[in-house]
Amino acid sequence: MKNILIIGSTGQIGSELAMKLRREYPGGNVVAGYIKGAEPKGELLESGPSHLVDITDAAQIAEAVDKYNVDTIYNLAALLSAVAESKPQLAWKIGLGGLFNTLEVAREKGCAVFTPSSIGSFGPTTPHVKTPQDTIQRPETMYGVTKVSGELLSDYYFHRFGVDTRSVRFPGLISYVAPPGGGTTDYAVDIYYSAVKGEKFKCPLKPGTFMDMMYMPDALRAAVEIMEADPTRLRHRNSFNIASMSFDPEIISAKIKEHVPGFEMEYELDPLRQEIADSWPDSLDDTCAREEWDWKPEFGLEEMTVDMLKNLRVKLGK
Ligand code: AKB
Repeated sequence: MKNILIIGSTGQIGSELAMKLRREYPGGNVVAGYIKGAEPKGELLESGPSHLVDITDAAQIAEAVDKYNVDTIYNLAALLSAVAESKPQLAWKIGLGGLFNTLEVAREKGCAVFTPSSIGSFGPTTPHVKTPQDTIQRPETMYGVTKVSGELLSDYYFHRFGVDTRSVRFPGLISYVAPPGGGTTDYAVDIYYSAVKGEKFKCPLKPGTFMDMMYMPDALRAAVEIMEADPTRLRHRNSFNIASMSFDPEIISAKIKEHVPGFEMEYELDPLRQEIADSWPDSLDDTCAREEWDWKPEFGLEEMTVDMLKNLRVKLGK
C-alpha cells in the first residue's frame, strides 16, 4: 500500500483509519474521500489530501484514483444496521451499488480493495456460539443482506478478475473518537458516555444479549494487517471472522461500575435493535484469521474500559 483512497473517511471508522494510515504510510497519499455535507475537518482536513467521492458515482471514484495514483481503496461507505432497516433502498444503493462501482474501478485500474463485512452478515439460523468462519449466512436485515452479498461479490472479483479484495467481519466497534450512528451495537459506546457524564444509562437491549465487540485500535490494526498479509497464506478473503470480546449489557455495566462506582443502568428496550441483536452471533470463532494472517487482539473488556473512561473524561472535560 502506498497511495490509499478511503471512501467514507469522515465516518466512525474512516476518520480514525485515515489518521492511522497517514502516520504509517508517510511516503504516500492517504486521500480522505468524503460526500457533500460530511466534509473532513480539523486534523483530517489538514494532514493530507481529500477528494469528493460519492460511492454511488463511479466516475468520482475513478477521478480520485487517477489523480492520486491510488493502489488501495478502503471502502467504508455503508448505513449501519438499524438505520438501514428504515432506508433499505438507500442501504442497497450504497452498500451493493457502491461496492460494485468500487470493484469496477479497482478492476480497471488495478487497485486492491478492503470492504468491511460484519457480524451482521449472519442470521438467526447461524450457529450463535463460537460462530465458525464458514457457516450458514442467511441474515434477515437489509444491512446483513448487503454485507453477505458484498462478501460474495468481492470474492467473485478476486476469482474472476484477480482484483485483490480482502475483508474482515467487524464486531461492534467501540471508540471515544467518532460516535457510531444507527447501529445495533451502539449502546456499548453510549454507555461509556453516560458513565462519564454521571447520567443513568437507558439500555436498549435486554440482559443476556451477547454480541462480539472490539476496541477501535484493534479494529484499525486488523484493517491494515489484512491488507498487508502475505497473499500466499490466505485461504479465505471475504471475509474473516475476527474477535476480541463478547459481553451482554450486564457484564459491561458491571465492568464500568468497578471504575465508576455510582454508575447506574436501567432498561428501555428498542424492539428493532433487540430483534436484530437476537439474530446475530453471541461470539465468533476467529481461528482462520489467527492462522492465515496472525490476527491477535490486544484489548479485552478491562483494558478497553480503562482507556475509554480515561479518554472520555478528557474529551468531555469531566
Ligand atoms: C451495527 O451495529 O450495525 C454495526 C455492526 C456490528 O456491523 N456496529
